[in-house]
Amino acid sequence: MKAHDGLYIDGAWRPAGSTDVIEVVNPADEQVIARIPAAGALDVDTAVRAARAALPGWAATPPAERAARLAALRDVLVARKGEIAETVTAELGSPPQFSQAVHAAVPIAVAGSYAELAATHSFEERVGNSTVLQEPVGVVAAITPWNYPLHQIVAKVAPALAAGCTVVLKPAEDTPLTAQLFAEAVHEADVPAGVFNLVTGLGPVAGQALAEHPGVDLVSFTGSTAVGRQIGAVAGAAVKRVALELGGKSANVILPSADLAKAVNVGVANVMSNSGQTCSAWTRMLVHRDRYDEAVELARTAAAKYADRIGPLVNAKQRTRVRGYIEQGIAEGARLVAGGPESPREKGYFVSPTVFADVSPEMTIAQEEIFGPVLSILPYGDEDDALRIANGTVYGLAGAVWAGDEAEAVAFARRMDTGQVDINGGRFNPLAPFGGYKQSGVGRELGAHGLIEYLQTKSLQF
Ligand code: TXE
Repeated sequence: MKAHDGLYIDGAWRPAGSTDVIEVVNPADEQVIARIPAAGALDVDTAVRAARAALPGWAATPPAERAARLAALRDVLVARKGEIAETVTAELGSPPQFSQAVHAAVPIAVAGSYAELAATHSFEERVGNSTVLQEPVGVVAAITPWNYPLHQIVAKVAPALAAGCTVVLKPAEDTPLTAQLFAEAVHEADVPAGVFNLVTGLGPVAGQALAEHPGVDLVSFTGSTAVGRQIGAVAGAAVKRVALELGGKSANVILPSADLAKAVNVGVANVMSNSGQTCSAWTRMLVHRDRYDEAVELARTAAAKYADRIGPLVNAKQRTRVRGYIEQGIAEGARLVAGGPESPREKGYFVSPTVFADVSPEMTIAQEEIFGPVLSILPYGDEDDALRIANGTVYGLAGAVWAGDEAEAVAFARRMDTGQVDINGGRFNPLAPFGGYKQSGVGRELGAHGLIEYLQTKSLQF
């Protein structure tokens, strides 16, 4: 796999000061596919300085010109779509068709949406005797995970650039090649030097140095709740802005009037897609007691269809973690109806599509984020019971509601403590804000709400 042996700083690929290296592994066959630099604190400092130096010029660039650069970026991503999909497949292991349809296509849509928003957003308005200005926050540290390598990058970098901020990106160590490809695309789109910088490296080294750097004005982080807490504490102590997109344990609530077969099939597909490595995945399926047995059978059949199609988990650590949860589910008395903890293949970090029935709300597998292809099916008595279970975790990122009547599903969704709900299946909307209630995070990504995260307001009275 093609890889750069430097860091993209101030408009060029430069050798890292640190001699540490990250080995990039294909999780489908455990082969090393590339070696890339692991930046140290000094490299991070160089990148932040470049971003600071570029800030005044980019912040003063008219929004229409920033929009033009983002449109050019979108066009480069479109032109290189096949390469993006191949790179994600190589370092994340996702099936090629999914890489094309989701890993490449979704960030292209998001980049396009910010090209439009940069052009149309009103950065200045008159309110009574005041003019209210929306100005860029400054230098942004973007720290991203590996589960949707390009989407997670674009969901931060595109709105930051649209707002007039400059960026230092520290992508996940498991998927840095997609980040390198993104840096090439930014370069091809003629974004001025220093506006976007890439430091590949380890979380506790490069990531931590970046989050702590006094030259950073806003840290936007997506990843585990544990690291999110640390970053929140660092940002709080320095009184710098922070956006956190953390874990989830989303409920898929199937009301009695729903088309059960459709709701279960789409629900299983949602959990198995990307091998379950999706923060918004509907990992808890809530079914009325009267239709519970039927739903479990439908889910068992649906899960079996994924056995040959599912990709691996990203690395050995995640596989161990997911297997541990499956074993814990069995130990706590849930009924295993599909899959299990055994590895289905000799090579690669695969886990079988797994379904648990007779899961009660307090079990570990119904409370904690597993981040693998594991579905828990929980029975409920009436709507209030369903709502209590749906809202009964520390998370609140996403969810789904199914009913015969759309209005009935919407009424239920309004009572859920969660940031995004799909009604009768839903459909991805790059303009719909995404982010957490409760411990799922702080702040929103996508659409106008995602743009506002990177702006600060000033009012002038005259
Ligand atoms: O996450 P980490 P991991 C959840 C999911 C998964 C678990 C662990 O439950 O099982 O987290 O995944 C960087 N200072 N999600 O270990 O460590 C790291 O380099 C600064 C949910 O991969 O949080 C990477 O770039 N940065 C999720 C990013 O943080 C640090 C997506 C995420 O890695 C750092 C991924 C530090 N001290 C995992 N330590 C979602 N919300 O979508 C690590 N990093």
